[in-house]
Amino acid sequence: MFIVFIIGTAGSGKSQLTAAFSEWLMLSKQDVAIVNLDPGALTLPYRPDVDARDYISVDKIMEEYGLGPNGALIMAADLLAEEIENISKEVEDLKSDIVLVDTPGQMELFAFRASGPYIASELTREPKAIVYLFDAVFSLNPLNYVSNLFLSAAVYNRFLLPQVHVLSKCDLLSEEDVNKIVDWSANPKALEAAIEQKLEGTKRLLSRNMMKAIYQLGLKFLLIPVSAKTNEGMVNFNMALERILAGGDKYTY
Ligand SMILES: Nc1nc2c(ncn2[C@@H]2O[C@H](COP(=O)(O)OP(=O)(O)O)[C@@H](O)[C@H]2O)c(=O)[nH]1
Ligand SMILES: [Mg+2]
Repeated sequence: MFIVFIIGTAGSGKSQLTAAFSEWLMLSKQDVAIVNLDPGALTLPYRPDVDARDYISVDKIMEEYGLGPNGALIMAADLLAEEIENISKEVEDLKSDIVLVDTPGQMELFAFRASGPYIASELTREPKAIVYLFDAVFSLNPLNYVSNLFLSAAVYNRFLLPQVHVLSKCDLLSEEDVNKIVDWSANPKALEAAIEQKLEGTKRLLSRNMMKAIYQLGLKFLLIPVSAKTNEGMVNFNMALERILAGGDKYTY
């Protein structure tokens, strides 16, 4: 069994990618299961096999503790950690080859509280990876791209799990723009040139130095363009995951 956490900023396409990739895996005869870790999700584009909402009700928390929606979501994220043994058991019982874990809409609820990394480490003893989503439309601006680079480095620093980087919703950009961003991710010189060209003043200076700091750490963020709408890039995305998790083999033996 392999566990894959899908992480990214709010609206970056986590839930849609979970749905599209699970369908894609099913079509290629892989035994896949889905875990929804977002207690606040109203509707989901897939049917989860294990669901945080079976354990935690955000509405009840709001009522019981007199909290607004934000406070209740934070509390829900922490209460979920107390259920990890039961959730883990449910996941193990599925006996699937690959388990996709959709994480809370607001990334900080999972990545930047103590409960997230705890849940990630306690959710079974199986090998794990993280898929970090760069929203394509947002990332087209070099300033936004560098900010996202920093966020993904912060996520890596918190979980210390192998990480695959996806340029999500790539169907919304022209092929030329997609190639441009992928080039930034592969080639620091191309990113530096874009920063020089598109940004000025403090934004240029800070972005350049932030980018250099990331590359000095030796972290690599090669982006794989993927669309959950057209399924473009699914093959490459799947290959990257197989390489990390199964050493290039299929998840199923
Ligand atoms: N065109 C396009 N839209 C997408 C894609 N993935 C997600 N979206 C849209 O982006 C919005 C946010 O997606 P969602 O999966 O809910 O984001 P999440 O908050 O990260 O789970 C929704 O309106 C989706 O329909 C994609 O690959 N292509
Ligand atoms: Mg979602």
